[in-house]
Amino acid sequence: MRMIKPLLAAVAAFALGAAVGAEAQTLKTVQDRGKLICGVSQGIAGFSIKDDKGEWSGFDVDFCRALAAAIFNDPSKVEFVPLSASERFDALKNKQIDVLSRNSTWTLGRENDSRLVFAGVTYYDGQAFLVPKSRNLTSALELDGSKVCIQKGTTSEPNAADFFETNHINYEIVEGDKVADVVSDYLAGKCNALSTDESQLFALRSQFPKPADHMILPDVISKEPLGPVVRQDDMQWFNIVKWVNFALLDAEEMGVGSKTIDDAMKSQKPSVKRLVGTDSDLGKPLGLSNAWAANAIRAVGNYGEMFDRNVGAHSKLGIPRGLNELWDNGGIQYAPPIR
Ligand SMILES: N[C@@H](CCC(=O)N[C@@H](CS)C(=O)NCC(=O)O)C(=O)O
Repeated sequence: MRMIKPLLAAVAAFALGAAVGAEAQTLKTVQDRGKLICGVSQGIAGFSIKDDKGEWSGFDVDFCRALAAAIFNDPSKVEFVPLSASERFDALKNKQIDVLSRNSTWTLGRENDSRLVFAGVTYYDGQAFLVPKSRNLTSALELDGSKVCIQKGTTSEPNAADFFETNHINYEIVEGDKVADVVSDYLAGKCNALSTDESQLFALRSQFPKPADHMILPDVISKEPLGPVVRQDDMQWFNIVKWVNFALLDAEEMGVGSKTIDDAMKSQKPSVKRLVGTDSDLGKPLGLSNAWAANAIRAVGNYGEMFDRNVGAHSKLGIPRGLNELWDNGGIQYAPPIR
């Protein structure tokens, strides 16, 4: 009996702890504050970058705007906090931000170590190498003896080490704290290759003085599923972030977008009615209005529009949809149904 009491006390304490954790009210905090605080990069064109007027744009930025629209029916109710690779996860753990939407790769180690959880994959990516064309290389297997510029605190560094060691290639890493350091080191010739996720190579190169002098080698050496991250202690918030991503994907699949959203509100199609909330109560349990998805779609368009405008065919970056095509169009983007 004497053993049972402390055991019961421990179980009760654990249950209480779990309950307190489960009650973490990120949505309420965001609503009371009147704006969402979203962690983004310090400047990756097409993904998250601030212009001269202080206006943020990009794919990761638009995801935050979609979230703000789902919560407030106003995509402008969001503040962006630029974070380096090394700062980003602490900023989320310390509650400096509500969500991280910054080209971050979903890995087991990050969920194990950080009390953080990835809410999905907004962009399937992989790591590659950017080199001066003057090196006349055709494959990453020819990088022997290279100095490779990489940003600290990224998956890019251990991935590169794995690749070079597995292939018995001599290399030296030139580490930069910030993305600006990595770029300036590369352009100054302190290294003769730059490695990160392929999408970011497209983005960085687009801002070089002479982009055409640099090429991305065809080898993709890793899987980099990029997506938004939240804290593990708030299932409601996790579900909101996760389902906003799914709603944008489902909208594309159903042909609902920023230009057709008003027609969609009048649609008699059961799946469209559920998505836009004209015949469903699916928003309320999330703590949102039933028009949550319609508001997000009206603000940023569906997934395809968000992709094209920022990084795809109709953007400066011109990245092919590739793996990020919907599953019914040859890609692997597949969202569970809204029902
Ligand atoms: N997806 C990788 C790499 C992400 C990353 O931080 N890449 C650099 C590319 S140089 C970047 O975006 N830096 C932007 C910044 O620090 O603001 C990860 O999650 O570790």
